[in-house]
Amino acid sequence: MIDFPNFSENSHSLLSKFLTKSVFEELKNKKTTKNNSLQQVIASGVAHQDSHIGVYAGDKESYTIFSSLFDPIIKEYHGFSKHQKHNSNTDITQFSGSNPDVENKYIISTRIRVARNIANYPLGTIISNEERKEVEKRIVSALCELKNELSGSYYPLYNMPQKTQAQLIEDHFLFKEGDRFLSSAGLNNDWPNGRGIFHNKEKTFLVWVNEEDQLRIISMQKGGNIKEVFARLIKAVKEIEKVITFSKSDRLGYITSCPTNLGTAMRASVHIFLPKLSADMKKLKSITNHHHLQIRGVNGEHSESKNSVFDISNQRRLGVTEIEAINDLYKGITALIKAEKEKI
Ligand code: ADP
Ligand code: DAR
Repeated sequence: MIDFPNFSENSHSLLSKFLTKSVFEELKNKKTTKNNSLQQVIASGVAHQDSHIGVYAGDKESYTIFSSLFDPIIKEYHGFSKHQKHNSNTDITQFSGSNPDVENKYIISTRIRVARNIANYPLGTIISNEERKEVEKRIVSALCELKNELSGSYYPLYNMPQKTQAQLIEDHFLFKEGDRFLSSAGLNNDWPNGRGIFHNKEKTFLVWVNEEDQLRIISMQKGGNIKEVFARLIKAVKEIEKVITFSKSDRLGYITSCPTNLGTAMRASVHIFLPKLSADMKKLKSITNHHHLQIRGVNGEHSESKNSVFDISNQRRLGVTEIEAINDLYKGITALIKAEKEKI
């Protein structure tokens, strides 16, 4: 039996804001067909009072069964109401931008990733060890069919030399281990079984297998050619989708473990060098806020910016199309570079 969580007064998570006593009473005994529970959904946010969100879905059905909790969180984070429907648009001819830094003075690298999960399987928080290995097998089989620029090899984490793993993480290619939020949600269960990375020779196309989501499909390269990076990603997603059916909802778009990634499940980011603006964070943040952009550190989530280099990416993933999200990024980065040039 689950008790109403005791949130500390300095917990500012969306979980603590929207899990009212009445919502708790309504949901505490509910289960999905795949046996996900409220206790599992809120485990991370209860264990870590410094969570921003605090919840993870265990399957697609969780977003329906526990909608009294998920819907207000989704509304608050994405501005997306329960009456709205997500639309997708990956038609690159509708992206008017290309490279906001043709002089190659500011943007160090561009990375665009989408999260995907395989239809009809549990998500990572409640999947069994056997099911996770089955998911890995199906994904790797699909990836090994890819041709030309997308062809590559799969490297299971299980027997990866520590030095290789550390170098891939340091070079921004591989996910970190031991995220406490993911661990408490159950997403690191049976680690490192079923986890690994696929990449082509140039490491411009990569796929993380069974981290926070079952697939993180990534396109990345040096410089700021957003259009080229996006084109490679969409080509890869379409090729994989010929073989694997992704979990998707008419209302919420692509289904992900964390509600912050629903919809496009896309994060399009640049690592950008802004030495003058880094001394005027008020100005920098006014521009990123205006263009619906998020600032992360250079080693990904929960890391710090270093040496005036920032990870800047689209904040909105749900209720916007993929084209709108990369336009947010393109226009925001153009504005940041303009402001950096104007700074005395
Ligand atoms: P995700 O993007 O999958 O949500 P993170 O924010 O943790 O995950 O980033 C994962 C890794 O990708 C980190 O090592 C991060 O430094 C790297 N990364 C993100 N954006 C870029 C970029 N534009 N160029 C190079 N590396 C990047
Ligand atoms: N740290 C968790 C997750 C927030 C969103 N990031 C993801 N899904 N990687 C939190 O609730 O703050």
